[in-house]
Amino acid sequence: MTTSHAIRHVRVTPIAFRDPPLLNAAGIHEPWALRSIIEIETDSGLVGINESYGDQPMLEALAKAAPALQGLSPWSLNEMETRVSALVKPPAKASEFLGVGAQISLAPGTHVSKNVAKVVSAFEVAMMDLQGQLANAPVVDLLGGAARDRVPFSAYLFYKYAEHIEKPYAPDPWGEALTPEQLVAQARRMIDGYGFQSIKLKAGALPPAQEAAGILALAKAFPGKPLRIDPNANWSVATSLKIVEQLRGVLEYYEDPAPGLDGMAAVARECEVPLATNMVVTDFDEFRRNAERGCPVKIVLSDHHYWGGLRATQRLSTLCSTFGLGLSMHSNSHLGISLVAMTHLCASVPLLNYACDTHYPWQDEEIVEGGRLRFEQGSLRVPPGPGLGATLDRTALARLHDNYLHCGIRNRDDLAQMKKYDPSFTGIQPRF
Ligand code: GKR
Ligand code: MG
Repeated sequence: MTTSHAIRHVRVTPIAFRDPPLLNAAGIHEPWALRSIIEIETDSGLVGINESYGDQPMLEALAKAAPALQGLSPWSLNEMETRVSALVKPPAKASEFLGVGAQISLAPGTHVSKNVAKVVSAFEVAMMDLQGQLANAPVVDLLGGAARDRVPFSAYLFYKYAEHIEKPYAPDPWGEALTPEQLVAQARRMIDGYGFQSIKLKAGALPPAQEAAGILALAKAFPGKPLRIDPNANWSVATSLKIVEQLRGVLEYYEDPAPGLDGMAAVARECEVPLATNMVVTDFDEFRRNAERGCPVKIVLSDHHYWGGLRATQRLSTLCSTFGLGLSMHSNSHLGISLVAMTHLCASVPLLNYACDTHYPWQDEEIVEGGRLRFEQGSLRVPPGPGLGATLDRTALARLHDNYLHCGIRNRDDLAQMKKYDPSFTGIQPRF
């Protein structure tokens, strides 16, 4: 008798976990970040897992696409993509297409126009977890094998308040960070805890001169550590050029200073520091537009969650090599399944020129058995074991799902959250 490994069931569980009051161009993080946990089960009882976005439109897209997997082999990724594309259509109305508020471009993962790519990615990773279990091989081997044995990440600093305005739980241990001294203390704590070898500052929140002073303080406190600044397009071209001049000789790359490809191209014309983005090259069509302009953006910060998955990001890597561009990874608030998937991917990509972003230090929960993942000198090793090498902690899943049911948040909205602190805040960009 042969055992059938055909897919019989897809389960999507929305979860919510604590997220600190982190400031950004769109406003401020809400007390709870949303994710979805995807489980794909076969007739034979195997379960492949994954983590993705948890906002309402994404949950609806996942629910719409789930029946497409019924009866499919976990190896049939191309067929899965065809079926998902047929079921999940891009929204027809422009208003729907534009999504929620100003943060659509800041967090491309929340953009409904990317629903097909996001759902394909959500299913692909869980199916590859199944493939790995069937072949007794880690996902990195299914992606062609490891190009490196550990994946480097950077310290991702944020300006922040000490506590959420609603005080929904005890304040986080990081404290306030609004001055250069507080920022350096935050960096020290993060580097001591994780061993990161490079530093990224999320900017676009305070007046630019203060943020430049923050970078200069970091340069002094951590000589030799590569530094990046990311104002999420909240600076005009003139401001971007003024600030990069003040930071001469200090930056490894300059991430999304000014809005749109036009703004980035105008900055690139006058600036020697390479420009990086997770805002203007967010899919293959935008990659082509950047190439047609002579590549003003030199480093693409990919994210398998919205680029269409692990294999799509490998294709992106080939394109980046062809066009002489650099590649690294973008991040949003996430837990360990996303981090493990990213680690398999990044271990398999020969072209990975920079340490990847991760929000992981800002979270204090975990959804995988064994608890929080351990970094060694700022890097993660690919976990041993078949597939993703991660097992769902069902007690944690139940607790975080309960958070979701009670937190009252269904779509990320940093702008509305900031209005609670400052009713006059408009979120209009560029602000500076
Ligand atoms: O979490 O506030 C945030 C970030 O600003 C995030 O939304 C961005 O998508 O980390 C991201 C970035 O690098 O632009
Ligand atoms: Mg960015």
